[in-house]
Amino acid sequence: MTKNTTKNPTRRHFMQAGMATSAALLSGTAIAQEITLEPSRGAGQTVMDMGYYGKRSEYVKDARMKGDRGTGLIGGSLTPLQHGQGMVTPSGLHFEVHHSGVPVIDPSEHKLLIHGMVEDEKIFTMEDLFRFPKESHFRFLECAGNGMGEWTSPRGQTVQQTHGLTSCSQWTGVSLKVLLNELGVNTDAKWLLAEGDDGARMTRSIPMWKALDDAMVVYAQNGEFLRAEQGFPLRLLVPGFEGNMNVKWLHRLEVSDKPWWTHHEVTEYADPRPDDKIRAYSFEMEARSVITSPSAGMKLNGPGFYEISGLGWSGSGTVTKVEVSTDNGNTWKKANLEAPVLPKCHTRFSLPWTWDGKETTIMSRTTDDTGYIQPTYEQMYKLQGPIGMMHNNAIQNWHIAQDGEITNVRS
Ligand SMILES: Nc1nc2c(c(=O)[nH]1)N[C@H]1C(S)=C(S)[C@@H](COP(=O)(O)O)O[C@H]1N2
Ligand SMILES: [Mo]
Repeated sequence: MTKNTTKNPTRRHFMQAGMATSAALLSGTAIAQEITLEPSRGAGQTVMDMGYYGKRSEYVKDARMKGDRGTGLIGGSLTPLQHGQGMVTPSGLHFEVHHSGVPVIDPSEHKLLIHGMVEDEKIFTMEDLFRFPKESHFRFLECAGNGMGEWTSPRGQTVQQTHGLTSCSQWTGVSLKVLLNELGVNTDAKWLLAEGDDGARMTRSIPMWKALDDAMVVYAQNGEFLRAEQGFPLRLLVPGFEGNMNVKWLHRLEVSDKPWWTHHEVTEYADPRPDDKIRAYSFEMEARSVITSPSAGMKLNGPGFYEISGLGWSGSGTVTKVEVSTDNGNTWKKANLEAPVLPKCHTRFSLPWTWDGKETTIMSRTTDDTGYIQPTYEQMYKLQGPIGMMHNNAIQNWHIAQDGEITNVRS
């Protein structure tokens, strides 16, 4: 949170988020007197002066940052999770990954073709799609490469760099099942190709069971039309599946009985395994969590009370438990889960904690309703090998030094 610079410095204590303890506060009566004596600020700006679309306060500076080889995907930008509140990511801070830039698409000219193994091939305009019954769901979206730079050693200096390729929005659109039923899908159809209308022509094979389960074509995010970089005017949403499959600028769906083995499926988004095989079609982003505050790059302001706060999520279902350790993994406490706790959605957790001022390491691990428990790096290496890139969901450790400095460590 940006430092508050009101004209009365004593009021700052009320405004500061998070870390300050209340020791330095004046008595309520003294403050009440000061506030009453202050002259009014006079008239502020109106929305007519400020522009009709809302702006943030000039004191709020949180922003996405560029990912790089060390910290995240190239051509991507990372969400500042360290400043996040609740479970929703503001649209302007949603992480973004593109393989060929963000196209400018006029929605009045955009069309969605659905063809292949269907009774009726169809082309839908955006107007056509708006006429279908709408659905809205809170869902996280995570790039399979979230934390790829962390695989062999801790490198990110903040949680934005280690985990910033996950975000959570309320998405609105049409259930894919409804659209496919409208066309009549051949009973032998097992796969669906989704293609984006960007320079990269991103194409991914989606299993038909998922298309008929909770997949959607979405045109809105957090109550307004999609942001250009999130796929305006239309994107595919395959909840819980790796980010790459959520094809943006969606303009074509082809129904088939086989997967396509497209470029992205066999190169970037396939995972080398310890047995020298390659795992392709690794869909679900498995359960993961991270403490967002306090986290690397922050500094604790002396011993005392802190609320540990973070996010848990699972592409396979709902978070049932997040445990936090404040003593290097020796003992674990159950964190509070903030309502609503929804499937395939970020879940905010918290734990009250009093720091004794001694050096320690804090971490979180989550469990989902399939019984899956977030692994340690050692456990993950056994399953996925020591030099993977995608699907890093290991437990994240933050080291707290005696001076309160927090850094990214492995153990
Ligand atoms: N058409 C198209 N869709 C795409 C991409 C792309 O480059 N082109 N990038 C994918 C990747 S790798 C990810 S992680 C998600 C990211 O979605 P977001 O940018 O809305 O966060 O979009 C996916 N959909
Ligand atoms: Mo991605």
